[in-house]
Amino acid sequence: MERTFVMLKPDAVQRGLMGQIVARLEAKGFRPVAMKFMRIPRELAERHYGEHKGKGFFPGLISYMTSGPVLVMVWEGDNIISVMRGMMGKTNPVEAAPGTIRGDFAQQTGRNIIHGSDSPESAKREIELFFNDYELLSYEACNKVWMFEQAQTPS
Ligand code: D4T
Repeated sequence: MERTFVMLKPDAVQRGLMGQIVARLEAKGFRPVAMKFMRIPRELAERHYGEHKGKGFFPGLISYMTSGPVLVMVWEGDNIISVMRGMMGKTNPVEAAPGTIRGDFAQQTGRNIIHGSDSPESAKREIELFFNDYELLSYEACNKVWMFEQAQTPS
């Protein structure tokens, strides 16, 4: 089972969208592994978005990401990294399809409400950046036989 890092950005929190977004992931059958409500220190935001350092939008991106609390999470599921990117929609909400999170709830790239890892390498790096090992919880999902063909069906 694959894991991904998901962040509900300060605008998702301020606009009261956390519950609706978490509900979509739960309804899909993805499983929460960790959640933390936090204000990101500038240094952590700069590390998280390190690949964009030097670009014109970087200062605005850092001030947006540090402007208020965010909900950082780790979720688990079958091919969750790419499926989650699909559920989020394109980075620019103008191009994000209706039915996606950004397509339904956002209008501009600089206020696109959600982040999700774009590769297994990014997921590992981002999970380690925001969580300690002991914060990642393992537990038995009671619905797994109804979610996964490989799990044994009750007789
Ligand atoms: P994140 O990382 O937030 O999930 O976004 P994406 O993975 O979908 O997109 P990205 O890395 O290209 O951009 C990171 C972040 O920067 C903001 N941004 C991006 C911006 O404000 N202006 C821009 O022109 C671009 C390209 C939005 C997301």
